[in-house]
Amino acid sequence: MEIPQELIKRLLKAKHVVVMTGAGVSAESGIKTFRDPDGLWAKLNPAQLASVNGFMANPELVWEWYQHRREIINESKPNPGHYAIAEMEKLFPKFSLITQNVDRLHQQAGSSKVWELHGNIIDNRCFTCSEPYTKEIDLNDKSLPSCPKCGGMIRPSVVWFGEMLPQKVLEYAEVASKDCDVFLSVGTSAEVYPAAGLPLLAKSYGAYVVEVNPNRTSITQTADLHLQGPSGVVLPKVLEELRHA
Ligand code: BJW
Ligand code: ZN
Repeated sequence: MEIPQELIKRLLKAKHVVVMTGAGVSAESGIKTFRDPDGLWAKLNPAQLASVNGFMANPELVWEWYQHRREIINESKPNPGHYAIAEMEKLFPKFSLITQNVDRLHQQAGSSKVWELHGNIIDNRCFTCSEPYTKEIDLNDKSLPSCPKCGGMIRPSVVWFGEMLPQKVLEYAEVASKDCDVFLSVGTSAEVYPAAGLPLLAKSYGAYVVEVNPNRTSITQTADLHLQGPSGVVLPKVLEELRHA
């Protein structure tokens, strides 16, 4: 794949670059995406597993699903896409990494600051009183732990449908999107709001918007450039071109 020189020119001039990632960036690490044909939602119902109502209806089922995903994530490692993003932060006066992913692979790859829009799958808190739950979780234990403070059910610290995103993170993401010169939307279907609105916000404030995705998405038409391929292949190429420019 050829990386257009226009992108390299834009990146060399950029004062602030934003990268926003979704599940696709972790696909090459063996973590399933949500909406691809073999993704998590192909067989499972998002309303049942990733919403407050779903948790209240069947907390044990939801907890078990997250325990299963934790097992997979624990055995996964960052891929060349994560590493390329971690290298990129060193190349620009300002760099912001915003992710919808909960798997912490960006941090493992060495990214120094990651703005997590949808929380993370590692931490837990009380569903009733929000107290962080810090006891170690045994992944083989499928039973739902309870809060030592109030006896409430323990849940993962992710953001479910219908829940507000962490306010400081969303605020930062919006300010960064308005401020950046280049916005890269990597491995996301751009179906879930408010994250899906960020590339459009960046574009309306004058940023050059680049999509990295093997498939077309709802933002492909708006993007200035679509680098059609897996992020683990495309991003290392962009990095290499930048280093040799
Ligand atoms: C590759 C690749 C490779 C494959 N390389 N790429 C405005 C309009 C309409 C609705 C709403 C709206 N505002 C809010 C809503 C409601 C709702 C929403 O957006 N619904 C839509 C589905 C219509 N949003 C919310 O409820 C949010 N809360 C909120 O806004 O609160 C205020 C509010 C509430 C209610 C009404 C109004 C306001 C919260 C959203 C929380 C999302 N949570 C989840 C689960 C997190 C926990 C967990 O992991 O279990 O987050 S859902 C799931 O989707 C997960 C993801 O972060 C998120 C996005 O998915 P992503 O990352 O894009 O993955 P995929 O699978 O969709 O796409 C993967 C892509 O990768 C594909 O394009 C592939 O082609 C590509 N790919 N291989 C690069 N190798
Ligand atoms: Zn509690």
